Amino acid sequence: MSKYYITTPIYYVNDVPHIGHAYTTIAADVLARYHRLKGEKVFFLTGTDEHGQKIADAAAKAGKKPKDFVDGLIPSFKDAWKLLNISYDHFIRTTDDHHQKAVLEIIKLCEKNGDIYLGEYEGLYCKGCERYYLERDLVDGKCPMHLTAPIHMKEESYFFKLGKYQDKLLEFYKANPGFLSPSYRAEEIINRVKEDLKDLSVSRTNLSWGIPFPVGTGHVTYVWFDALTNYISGIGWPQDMKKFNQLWPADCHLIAKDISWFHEVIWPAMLMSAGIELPKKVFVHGFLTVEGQKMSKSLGNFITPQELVGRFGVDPTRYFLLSYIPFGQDGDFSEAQLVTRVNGEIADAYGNLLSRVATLVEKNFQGQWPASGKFTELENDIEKAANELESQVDKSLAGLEFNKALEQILGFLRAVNKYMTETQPWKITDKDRLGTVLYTVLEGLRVGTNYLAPFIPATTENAAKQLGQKISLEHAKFDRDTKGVVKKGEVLQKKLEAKKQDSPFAKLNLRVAHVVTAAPHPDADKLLVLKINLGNEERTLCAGLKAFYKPEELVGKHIVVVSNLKPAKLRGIVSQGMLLAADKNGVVKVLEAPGAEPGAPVTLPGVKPNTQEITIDDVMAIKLTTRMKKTVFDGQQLVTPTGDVVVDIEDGATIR
Ligand code: ME8
Repeated sequence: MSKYYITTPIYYVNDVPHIGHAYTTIAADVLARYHRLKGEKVFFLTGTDEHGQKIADAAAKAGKKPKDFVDGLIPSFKDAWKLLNISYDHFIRTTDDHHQKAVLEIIKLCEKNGDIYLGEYEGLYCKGCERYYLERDLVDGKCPMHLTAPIHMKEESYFFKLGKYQDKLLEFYKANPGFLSPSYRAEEIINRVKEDLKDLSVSRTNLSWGIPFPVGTGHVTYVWFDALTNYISGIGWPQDMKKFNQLWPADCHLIAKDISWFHEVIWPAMLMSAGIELPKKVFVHGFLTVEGQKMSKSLGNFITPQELVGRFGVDPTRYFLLSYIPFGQDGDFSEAQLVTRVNGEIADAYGNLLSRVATLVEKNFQGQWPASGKFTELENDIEKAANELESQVDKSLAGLEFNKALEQILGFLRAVNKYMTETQPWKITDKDRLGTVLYTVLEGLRVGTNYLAPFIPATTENAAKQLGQKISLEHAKFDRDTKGVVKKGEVLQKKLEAKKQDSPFAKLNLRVAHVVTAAPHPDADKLLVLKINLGNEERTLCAGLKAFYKPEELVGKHIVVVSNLKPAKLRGIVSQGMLLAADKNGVVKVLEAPGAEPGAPVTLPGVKPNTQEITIDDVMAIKLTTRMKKTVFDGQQLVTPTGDVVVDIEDGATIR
């Protein structure tokens, strides 16, 4: 029996998962399910990355011990994966005992091979990435991923002789062209390895939240050396070598482009040093963006899987994420597209076809699958198209072209729809001919259901039940003697409705801003001039708050601003946006979003922020008010991705 071992990154547990994490995990799940349905021995590993500076900082901020902090977040990952029907075989945590032992073991093997030495490191460290950057890799002095300035660090450190593996890595890439996937991303890595491969600092002394480094004393293991090892510790290495040998090398490590260097350069070099075979493939997919912006925890604009599933359901979410965006490329998340595709494809082309044929089979054959009878050219064409799916989908999924595989399956289902429209079974009086037509549609649906099963497991389970069949891809061909009982059941996919964007609120683009400085306007009695940080940009605002706040009282607050307001000059200073404050009986208080990151969107559930510029009249026409120290529009409460917008004022205040 052939085997298939697939992994996702182990995600940082500094916060709850968002749809970027779900994207990789759903893709891995589709591959795992596909290979399982083909009868292969599959192992699907996911988990969490729990050590390092970033987690230690998040725990400190939450006032918790790191282990208690990460323990508290694990359910949010496991629940999200359960909700999304993720069929992982093992959930690894880097705080697991067996994993920690494996990390010590791999370091010892590298040391034995002469690849670990003591030195000193001085450089610029980004905590978000948990890595050092060279000056030349920064953009405007900031980390290109997190848009924050790295900190200067100097420490005694153990090093891994990464540089020693430069030629070996280049030889390996050449001999294994499928390793760096997709191929159009390979060149960048190859060039960077060719250019310069510096030794890697793999221990830290100014951090205690990690696995003690097994060489010397007082060091903890660099979080990436720890994390990457999960791919072998998660399948038993080194204590259960029988299991390990059955599954290793991994068939595919699935990741996004933010962490390709670690997986395509550092990880293979570690394995070479430890004398362990290398994985077959690292597949790097693109980023999901929301409103054209990278979605990230640090930018605070993330959508959680729970939000999407709550609005659209599990299978529409799974289906859309993989059908809409070519997997290797970046793509913007669009609700309108989700609704269109799910309605046209799952509800109509698939669900409606099943419902129509099931009605006819129940009416004319008491629910029994009719005999296939005599095929004409029309039936032969459907049979041929069904039989072509196997090689088409195999090839698409081998290249992780999920959208292409779905196009092929949908193309086939559309052909079956067309066949049904053309043959018009509701008009056929000859029972044998009617049987042949209905058989062909049923069998087409059976084949289509099997191929859709990895993508939309619950929907296809429902369809298989109605068709009286079991899902499997071990026998994927179109048969002429399938038997069973058809029983019409619950609609496969209800039509989804897009949220209306006609609310006046939809004109706004509200964002959280951190007040950096505040000072009186030099030429206006009532105005204060604020410098604010919107996550990835700084702006100047003028606000009529001088009578209500001392400048220093505003500094450090996380306020709410209308970020798409046309800039206006106020007594010589250009105000780029407007802050929102509540006003009641002469008391004026600014709106605050204390827990949210600068730049985070402030929205009403289901209403997308506008990207067009608006005027002050547009803003004035929108009636926001307060209720129980929260802010509301039309009875609905304003939210950020991490909580509510609050204002310490009486109910019924006017906000502007
Ligand atoms: O990097 N679009 O963890 P992480 C698509 N712990 N995918 C996204 C995404 C987005 N906007 N945002 C995140 C780490 N991802 C390390 C990994 S592995 C040994 C250690 C997905 O929580 C994508 O798979 O930052 C990306 O590579 C991963 O989450 C990063 O997750």
